Amino acid sequence: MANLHYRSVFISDVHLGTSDCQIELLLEFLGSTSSDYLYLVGDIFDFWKLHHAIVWSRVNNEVMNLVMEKARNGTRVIYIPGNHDELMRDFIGIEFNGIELRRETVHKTVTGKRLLILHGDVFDEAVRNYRFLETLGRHLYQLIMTISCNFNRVRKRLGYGYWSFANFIKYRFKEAVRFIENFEKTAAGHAARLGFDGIVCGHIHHPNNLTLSGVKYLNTGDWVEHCTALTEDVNGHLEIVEWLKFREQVLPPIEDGVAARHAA
Ligand SMILES: [Mn+2]
Repeated sequence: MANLHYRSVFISDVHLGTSDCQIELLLEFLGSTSSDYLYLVGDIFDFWKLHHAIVWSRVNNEVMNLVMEKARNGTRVIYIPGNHDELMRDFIGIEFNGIELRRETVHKTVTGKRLLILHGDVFDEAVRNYRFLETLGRHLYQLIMTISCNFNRVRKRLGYGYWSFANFIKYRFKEAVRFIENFEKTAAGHAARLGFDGIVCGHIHHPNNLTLSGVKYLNTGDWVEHCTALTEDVNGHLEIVEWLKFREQVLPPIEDGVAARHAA
């Protein structure tokens, strides 16, 4: 397997324990890369969903073993719990199997830039309307579409016109875009006020690398949909790696199991 070495790797929003998690791809990414620092920027586990139906496979254990092996072999592993794995916040300040738990931390790049690292749910209060958007997932969308279909059938029978669900979604989509922009502005503003050169966070499942309020805004993305990581190379260059695109350059063609899963 290829081995790409980075100075730092940052990942978040893995949601281990749910069927949404792209665990095989994460295992592949972690197995193909090494780094001096590995930051786990929250929502690594999903305890919210664990008590419904636990989705735990051998691959999940492999990922956890691999992370601990990295820690044993000299990678500094720092875990910053998020809101879906906030149970782990009870262990902040301690270290287990070489993994340090922190509420937030500061990373200094090789070029001396100081980056504040936190999960990002702390900005939820500042950014309203988030709960609604978070629950408006794919499943809910399907449900509403079904209801909308029946609703319009009844309306037609009663002689009323068609009510457009698409317009409703378009309106909500605009709201989602505004939410992301507000989140990014809030996070960057926070880092700028505290005198940092940038901020690294996750939480909103929207990878990005921007300059805002004179600082770097870096969002690691997620391993549910985007399969992204933030990387710092040995020269201090920061970049979002989209594993699905990047893997084609460094690995043999995608395996059946992974491909089938991704196509689903
Ligand atoms: Mn979160």
